[in-house]
Amino acid sequence: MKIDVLTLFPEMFRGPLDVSMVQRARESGQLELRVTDLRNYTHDRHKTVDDRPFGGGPGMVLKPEPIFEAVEDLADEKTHVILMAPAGRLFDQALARELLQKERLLFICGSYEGVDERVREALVDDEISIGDYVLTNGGLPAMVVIEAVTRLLPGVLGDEESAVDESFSHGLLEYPHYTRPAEFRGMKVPEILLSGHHAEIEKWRAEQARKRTAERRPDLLDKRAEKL
Ligand code: JCQ
Repeated sequence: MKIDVLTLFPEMFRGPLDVSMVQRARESGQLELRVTDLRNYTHDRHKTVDDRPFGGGPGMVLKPEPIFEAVEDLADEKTHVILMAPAGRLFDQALARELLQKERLLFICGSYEGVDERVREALVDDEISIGDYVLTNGGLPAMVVIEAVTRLLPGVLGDEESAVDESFSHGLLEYPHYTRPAEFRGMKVPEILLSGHHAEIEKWRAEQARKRTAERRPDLLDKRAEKL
């Protein structure tokens, strides 16, 4: 998969996407990632990317010209252009799987009060939010989406790590995990896990996952019911 990022803060991307699983995916050629500074597509001495909103009001708005020039330069017909913005579709595992089907992604990381609406009208295929909170720019949200999609690319994760995705794909929270020692500071591992009765252990885990999900995230149970 090829992923482009268009941002005012390319330095933000250095750490997180240069380590661990994403780095491995890049080295193995599964992921081709290119981070581009939006200011490269300005033509004035001050590298102006924003301006005051027509109609007045606080804050600044990202100008259309540099974004249009950048997207026209970086994207092709196959590119799925995504605007990271609080008004977007809420990101979840199902949306990660949907994005996995695309050959090329381009993330526009918004900032300030927002981007000129003509960017949405003419360039953007999809608008994604990672949750209902205020951030200053779309860099971190883009990295969250990139990490979630990259780990789904075939061959990126080992078998063991992939198995963990299975359990979340069931739409429930994880059951409680324990490792050695069997007793730690007086706290004992549930007897059933030491019993060797595999069928009983599976039953206990399913029960625990359901109970925990009902208590903490009843919305996930509803979502799951819709699919069954
Ligand atoms: C916040 N989920 C995603 C901030 C404007 C497109 O315009 C803007 C984008 C941002 C960045 O925030 C996010 C976000 N929650 O992208 C202001």
